[in-house]
Amino acid sequence: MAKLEILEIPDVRLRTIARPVEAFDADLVQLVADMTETMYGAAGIGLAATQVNVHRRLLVLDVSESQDQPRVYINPEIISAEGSETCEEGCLSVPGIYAEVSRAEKVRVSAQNPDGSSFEEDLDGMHAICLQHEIDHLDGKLFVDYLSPLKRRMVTKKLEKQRKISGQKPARAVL
Ligand code: GNR
Ligand code: NI
Repeated sequence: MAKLEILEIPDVRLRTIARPVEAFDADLVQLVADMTETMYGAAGIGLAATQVNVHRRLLVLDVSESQDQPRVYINPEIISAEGSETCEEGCLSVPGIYAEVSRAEKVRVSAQNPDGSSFEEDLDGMHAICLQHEIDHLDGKLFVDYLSPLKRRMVTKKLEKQRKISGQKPARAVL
């Protein structure tokens, strides 16, 4: 297993649209293991392949309290969505920034397992929110894209400031 480097904004590679996973092989199993280790190592509840500079459609997440229920979604697609819910989001690729984002409250997702078998699932709560956040990464989108122009400027300013004092852990900013 290996921990992978997580890309951070404004890295343009985060804007890549990921292509479908086609090879359900040992390399894929290894990538899933490495992404899961990277997610837990960074104390995240989800991680999309895009964030580790792999531009294929897969993500891992674990929204359990005990952080011992990793889930894998390969070639995920939201096939239906209903309701709307607002949650304060953060992102490992946008360190130190937190803001309210509205997303569908319930989603039905189709996806594949690492062995290539297909499944469908109904998700709600944090599980639904995190899945939508991760699928956005696969489409080159970040949660800050949903913010007002004013709040986006605040994000840019804070990130510039952070970069000047690089090496320092970002202070928490809730926008
Ligand atoms: O760790 C994470 N927490 C989080 C909180 C609210 C909404 C979404 C997330 S996902 C994020 C990890 C991450 O950046 N995944 O892409
Ligand atoms: Ni993220």
